[in-house]
Amino acid sequence: MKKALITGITGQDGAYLAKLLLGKDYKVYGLIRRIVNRDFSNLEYLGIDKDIELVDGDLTDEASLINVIKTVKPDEVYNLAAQSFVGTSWDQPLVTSEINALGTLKLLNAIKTHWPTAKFYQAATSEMFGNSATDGIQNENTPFHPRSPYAISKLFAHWMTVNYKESFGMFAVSGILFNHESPIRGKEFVTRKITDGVAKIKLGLADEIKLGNLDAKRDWGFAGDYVEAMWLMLQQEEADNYVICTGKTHSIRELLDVAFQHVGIKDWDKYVSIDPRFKRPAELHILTGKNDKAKEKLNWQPKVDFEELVKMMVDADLKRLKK
Ligand code: NAP
Ligand code: G4F
Repeated sequence: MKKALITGITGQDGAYLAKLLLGKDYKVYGLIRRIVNRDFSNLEYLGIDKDIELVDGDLTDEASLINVIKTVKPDEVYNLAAQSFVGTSWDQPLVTSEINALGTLKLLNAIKTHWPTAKFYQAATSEMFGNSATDGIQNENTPFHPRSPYAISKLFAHWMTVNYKESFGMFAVSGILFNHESPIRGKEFVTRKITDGVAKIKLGLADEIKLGNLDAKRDWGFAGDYVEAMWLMLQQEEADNYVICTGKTHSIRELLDVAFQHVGIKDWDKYVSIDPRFKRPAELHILTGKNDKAKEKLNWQPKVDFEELVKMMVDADLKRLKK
């Protein structure tokens, strides 16, 4: 039985990846840090909360990571833990860097020193590209120009992953994933904020959604599809980096169109207001990925499209709120 260690097990991707790996007969270990109000709702939502072996550790604490690596002796390590909210990274740049940048380095070092045969996956991000692509389309060769402390921290972790592969021969890959969402996406991210808000408006529980920049465009996919690409990257002969995306981009206005129309509301203007608090000091205007390499080498492609994704999320929020 293969053993996988997932950091970020309580997050969106950690839960979907754990479900995928359990279905492939892995023994799944999830790294859990000490926080006051522990929340296993994502694992519960997917019905796998009893199936994970929890191990104590924090990405900022190297001793705990060494201990976990020595105890678990994993075949595969998926480093999904992060301060993952871009907006917060301007308010808390040091915490963001401690976790995302130095935390990744500590984990790489623990593996290199104590269990170097483990294959390593790093959760990199399309945020690393910034606005650098003049045609707005990004692939593995697009230059990086990070536009937030979050993106900078992730770029450090990305290059460290590449460096540990090149310097020490570790099987270390960096998956450059574009935005991916699901019914268990955190409510601070714009997709879930909108689907939750639309469901509340439909049920008479709210009358407004406050948003920032409605003109931003993202290449949104379904998290359940994207975790499969993570696993595939670690099953290849050679460690390599891949862009994972749908190749289609949509604005926040289009997201609002689909979500409101799904509950029978055509004119959403009166329910949406602009609040400058949700605008960012530096914006990333448009992300559209090109997934040719993943299609060709991993035989991967997304299954859920944008409209299906938004409707799935609205339906899940309606169901949850009705309960
Ligand atoms: P998420 O829902 O925000 O989950 C983050 C996870 O990290 C949580 O389980 C959290 O645990 C854990 N964590 C945070 N700080 C930690 C620390 N110091 N030590 C141990 N665990 C810690 O994120 P996600 O959407 O699943 O994303 C997964 C990864 O992919 C992240 O690294 C993110 O930056 C990256 N990524 C995401 C996307 C996307 O669109 N979703 C795209 C590209 C890259 P607690 O429960 O303790 O808070
Ligand atoms: O949903 P968002 O907060 O996601 P963002 O910033 O693109 O980051 C997500 O995807 C990255 C991959 O590209 C990940 F690395 C990262 O961890 C995270 O998962 O914002 C999307 C867009 C932005 O342009 C933002 O300015 O929506 C815009 N927006 C407009 N109003 C808003 C709001 N975003 C949020 N969160 N809240 C608003 O009210």
